[in-house]
Amino acid sequence: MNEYLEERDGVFPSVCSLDCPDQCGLLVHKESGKITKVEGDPSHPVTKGSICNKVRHMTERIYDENRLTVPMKRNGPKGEGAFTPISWEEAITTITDKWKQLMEASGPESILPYGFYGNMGRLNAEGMDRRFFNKLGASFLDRTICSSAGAEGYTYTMGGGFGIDPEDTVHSKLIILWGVNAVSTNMHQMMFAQKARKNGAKIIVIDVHNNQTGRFADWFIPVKPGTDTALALGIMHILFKEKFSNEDFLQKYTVGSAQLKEHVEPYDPATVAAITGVPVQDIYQLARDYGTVSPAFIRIGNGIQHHDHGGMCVRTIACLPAITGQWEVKGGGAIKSNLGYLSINDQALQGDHLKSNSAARTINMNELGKALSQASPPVESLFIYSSNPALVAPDLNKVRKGLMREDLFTVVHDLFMTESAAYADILLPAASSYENLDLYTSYWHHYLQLQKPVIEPFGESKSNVEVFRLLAEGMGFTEEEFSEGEESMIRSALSNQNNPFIHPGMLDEMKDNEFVKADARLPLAHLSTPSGKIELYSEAMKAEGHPPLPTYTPPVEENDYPFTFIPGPNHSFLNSTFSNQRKHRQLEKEAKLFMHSQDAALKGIKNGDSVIVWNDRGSCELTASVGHDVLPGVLVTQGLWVGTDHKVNALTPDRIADMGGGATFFSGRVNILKS
Ligand SMILES: Nc1nc2c(c(=O)[nH]1)N[C@H]1C(S)=C(S)[C@@H](COP(=O)(O)OP(=O)(O)OC[C@H]3O[C@@H](n4cnc5c(=O)[nH]c(N)nc54)[C@H](O)[C@@H]3O)O[C@H]1N2
Ligand SMILES: Nc1nc2c(c(=O)[nH]1)N[C@H]1C(S)=C(S)[C@@H](COP(=O)(O)OP(=O)(O)OC[C@H]3O[C@@H](n4cnc5c(=O)[nH]c(N)nc54)[C@H](O)[C@@H]3O)O[C@H]1N2
Ligand code: SF4
Ligand SMILES: [Mo]
Repeated sequence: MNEYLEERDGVFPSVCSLDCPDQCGLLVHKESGKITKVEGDPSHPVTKGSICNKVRHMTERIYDENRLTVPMKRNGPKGEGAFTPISWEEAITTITDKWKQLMEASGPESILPYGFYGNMGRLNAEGMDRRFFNKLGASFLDRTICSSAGAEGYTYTMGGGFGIDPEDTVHSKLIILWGVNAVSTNMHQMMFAQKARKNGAKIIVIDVHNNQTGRFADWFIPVKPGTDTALALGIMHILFKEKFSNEDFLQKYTVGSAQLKEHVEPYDPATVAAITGVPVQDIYQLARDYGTVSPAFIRIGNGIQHHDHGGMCVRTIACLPAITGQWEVKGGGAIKSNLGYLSINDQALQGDHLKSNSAARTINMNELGKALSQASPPVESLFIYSSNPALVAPDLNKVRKGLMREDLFTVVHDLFMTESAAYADILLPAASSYENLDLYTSYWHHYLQLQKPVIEPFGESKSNVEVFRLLAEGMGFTEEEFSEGEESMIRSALSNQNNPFIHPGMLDEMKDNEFVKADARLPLAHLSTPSGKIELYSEAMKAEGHPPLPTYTPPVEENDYPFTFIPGPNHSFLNSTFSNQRKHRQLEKEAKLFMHSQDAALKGIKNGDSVIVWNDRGSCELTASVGHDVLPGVLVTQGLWVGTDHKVNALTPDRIADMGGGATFFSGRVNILKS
């Protein structure tokens, strides 16, 4: 029995737990003890009652007939998904016995946790799990698969995860959506953009794919993949040349403007046009729009930073609002991530003081395949939770080869029999976010929210917090941190001396009023770079081996294949989540390969043809969509689909980006063949 559970039927405020910037307020309807409907909460100050189609069908996912209900052990070859039910007691004993044995024989570093943000709740995503693995002394996992390159790049310029308040973007008169497919991935940013447009705002989209967001734009600017840094430098060149720069602002708030001005001299429009594929006239128009229209807002997406030089790209674009002084204008500036405003006490939540092996190695999650095949000493046990690496990780064939290792003891904790779960030795059923108490902190809007459990855990499923409590007990860990209750964990997380806008009393505030805004100040109040100013020139970057000024480096030529392959997320799935749901698959119809008609003609490919995309890492079959949605030399597909033919990550490189240990999903080169 869950001590926090609301036992009555009724309509309960709730929050979406998915890894999505919007973090919508929800209303969950419960009848006869079961959830019957999930809808948007109209009283949420930002998301205002509208939610995406994915979550409107959440009830079907919660009660899906394929949801895991009991712990199981494997009774067939790895990867095939044959399992026998066992008790929780047997599951926990099997895992802890094996781990005790491994710790004795090989040391705790032989155990690797692999978890990500399948559930964004802070306690379940980075609470009891971290405490447990810290105490165990396991290898550390560097969680770099999503946004770390851009986060580091942005931090070099601005000092931390501080952008403007998205609620202010209704006042913007120019909105640039740069490498962000916001119609699918940040729908409430589009609602603000829509409102701003009614007040006369112009919306520009800069992307390699004229997708749903490009079609929404007043002006779509196609750019060659991985060249946006050059485009931003070209804009700067014109801003300085044509005196659109705000010298007072530069003087007061930045370091390095004189060096930057000189540095962008070579990035004249003709040079930049040759690099980016954006015509000279368009570069002038874009720079003049940006230099003259105010407030001007840039939403910096994740797409540009899933490249080899993605960190530098975000660092460079983040300099633009400083040149024009837009950070001072309400509705001007940029958002990359706003996580800084809601920073909690990570040390307390994650139990940093419990670390028994601070010197343990750190494994970059983007290199899972390498780690499973080459790490020395070897990884002998893997605990996968809230993530599906056998589908979402780069260089997937290498990952799957590693997961096939007979001597690797793999535990998976998930709601479903995912591709990764099929490789488990022990498979544990996970409770959904609607079944436990957790704290939510958006990385886009500025509100904290609480999820109270609405229903009992499904079958015998358990939350991450509970599983790691049981594992701690099984390992004989006696520290009180392992028996701390959820409410108390939330209070510890909310006492952050470094963030005066957060305090433990917010837990009660959230119980009364579901949404609590933490900090309404703007980025200029948070400049925590070494100089305390916006760093157009960065000594820290120099010290860490990067060019100190924004600098364009051409994409890596990893092979001679003619196409850059960009496999991004799609509209109806959330990474690989929902890709096992019939309704969501029907909405997406099929995994398409967008290609330019010129390339299609050269390869003898017609619309609707089956195409094999291949390189030295692997291959994948997709359906051609021929036209002008992408530039020649670019291939785009959307969605991480379950199923053997759709392994887009078989093609993606596991190279590490220039910053933050980031992923380079969109920098792979491929060839194609009509199948
Ligand atoms: N519906 C839906 N929503 C989601 C997700 C999902 O899977 N589905 N995933 C969630 C997660 S975890 C994340 S991180 C975010 C990601 O959401 P976004 O921040 O939107 O990032 P992506 O969709 O990866 O890429 C955004 C755009 O970048 C473009 N792009 C790729 N390379 C380049 C380039 O070199 N230059 C330019 N200018 N554009 C480029 C792609 O074509 C794409 O349209 O969305 C979250 N929300
Ligand atoms: N080709 C390509 N690959 C990509 C990307 C891309 O754009 N292109 N995007 C990358 C990005 S940005 C990201 S963030 C990653 C995301 O990759 P993942 O983090 O693996 O995200 P999902 O595929 O959604 O898998 C999340 C899993 O967590 C499970 N889950 C949900 N809630 C809970 C819970 O409370 N407990 C437990 N134990 N499990 C739970 C879900 O059922 C699901 O199977 O993918 C990356 N991979
Ligand atoms: S996935 Fe995003 S848009 Fe959809 S309900 Fe959740 S937070 Fe809102
Ligand atoms: Mo992500």
